Amino acid sequence: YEPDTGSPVRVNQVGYLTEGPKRGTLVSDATSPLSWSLRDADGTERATGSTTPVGVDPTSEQHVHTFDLGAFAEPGEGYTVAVDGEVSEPFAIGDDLYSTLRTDALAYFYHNRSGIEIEAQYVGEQYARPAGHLNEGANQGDFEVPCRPGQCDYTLDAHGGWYDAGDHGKYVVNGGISVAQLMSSYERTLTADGADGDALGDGTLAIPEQGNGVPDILDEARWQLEFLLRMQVPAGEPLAGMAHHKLHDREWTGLPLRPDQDPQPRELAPPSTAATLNLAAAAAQCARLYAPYDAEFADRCASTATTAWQAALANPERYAPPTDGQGGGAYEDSDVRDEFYWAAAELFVTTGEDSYRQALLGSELHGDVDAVFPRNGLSWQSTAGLGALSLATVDSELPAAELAAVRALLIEAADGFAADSAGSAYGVPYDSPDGGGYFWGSNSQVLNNMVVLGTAYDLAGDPAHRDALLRGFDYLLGANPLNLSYVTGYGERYAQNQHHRFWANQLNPALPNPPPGSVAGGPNQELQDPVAEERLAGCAPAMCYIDHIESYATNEVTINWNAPLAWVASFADDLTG
Ligand code: 9MR
Repeated sequence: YEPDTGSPVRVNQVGYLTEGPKRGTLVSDATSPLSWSLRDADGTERATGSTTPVGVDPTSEQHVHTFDLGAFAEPGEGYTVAVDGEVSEPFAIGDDLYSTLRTDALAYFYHNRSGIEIEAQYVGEQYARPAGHLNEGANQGDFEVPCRPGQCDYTLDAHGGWYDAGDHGKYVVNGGISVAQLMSSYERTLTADGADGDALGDGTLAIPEQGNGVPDILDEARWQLEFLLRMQVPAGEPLAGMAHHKLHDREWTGLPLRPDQDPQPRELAPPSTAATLNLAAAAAQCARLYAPYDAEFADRCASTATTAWQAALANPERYAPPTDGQGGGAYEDSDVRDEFYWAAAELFVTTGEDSYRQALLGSELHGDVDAVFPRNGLSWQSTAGLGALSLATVDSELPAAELAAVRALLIEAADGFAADSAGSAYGVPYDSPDGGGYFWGSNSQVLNNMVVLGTAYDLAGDPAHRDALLRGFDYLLGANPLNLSYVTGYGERYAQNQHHRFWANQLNPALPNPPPGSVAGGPNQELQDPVAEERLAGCAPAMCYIDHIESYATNEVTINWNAPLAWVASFADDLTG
């Protein structure tokens, strides 16, 4: 299998901000610099320069040059870069490049709601579908979900929430980080200069709650929060206060399959410490953000956060095992120091209670930049950074010296990602060549590093952080080894066969492709699905990707990958006012 990589001249196929960096990459064996020519839509040459040969890019094993369009800053559409007779995909220069991505990336969450009809008036006819998992007909439901046989005597009403991904599972750990990042995108509008609250306010998203006086992004987040709260073990039961790790089908289902047609029994997996702390963290953030809109709900979040924290302290080593992958993902985690750190941080910010600060100070991760902000990105398995981001940006009782220290840690991490970007032929703010490679969901690792860069820029205003974030977009939107935008609907050549049971056009032409603004997991050198195994053998790390619906290990979509996409799109759109 040889991927069609099109032109060797690689650009951000959406475009470059008028005042932002404008760089690209050329695949070429030439050992000396080549001349590039920037042309406008009429074909008129507008700027020229020469490329810089950089040798072999270790992530793609391609011989590459870089080029920099420099100070050229005239807004327009349909620009191209020509080098050596080869022409790039067209791109824009302008200020309004990220506003639709902001709302499209957020719309992803309504599309993937469980337990509610997805209505044509919000998504259009082709994306409308019946509610899933409401115990109707053969479709099992999430109103009375039992534990696996012999595990507990109760059932939980755990309806609602978002489906995880291409599958119909609902998992607390990645569900929690996703909703936290939506809440943080909103919270940023309260804390960062230049962040536009109106752009996330009531009336900005096409969802049923529009017009209720609550910012739409909080309405969307609440759909998931209500589900997460329902995953807590009821009072009076063994392990009360803990959260079940996940809920999903007993057996894996095939594709395509609409949620309302899923015939599998639904079951709760046992409670885990990671899920419990994840719930505590998200619920603590909920408590402070929803207080102005719904005091009763905010109180419910506050008490859930507290009881979950207490339950985790009492059960600190209930680990979700890697073997539990039948019918749903395992989301295994046997190191919950980062979840303790994240939950303590959110609880401290919300309550100011010193016990949570003591938990932070006592954490083995405290002050350790590589543990809090790992070079390969925060994730459902590595959540401490989310806590540090809140501590660094949200007003709290944190003593000044500790606030300065956590901010310094964040800046140090951002400096590292900016250096990674500067050292990468494709500008990726990700420690890929030696530090770890490209793994399942690599695009989300890039996106999460971009979140760290954006937060650092909000705090300290270092243009190197902003530029490295924008270089991440260059990579994701086409300036990469495959010359492919990983976001559906964005760029000239974009991924559109992501693994999803309803957006399964590749398998059934009556079904839609993913809607615009859905980001693919991205290159994964481990070849963990049959399609990748068969077609991608021998691929260089950043080339281990295929836009095929059955390649779930390279081409799935999930809430926890679209959440940082929504955060950074919102950041980028705010940059230009
Ligand atoms: O995102 C998860 C990734 O980090 C893991 O390596 C992978 C294998 O365990 O699982 C991914 O999560 C998938 C989950 O297990 C099932 N639903 C789809 C998720 C995204 O591919």
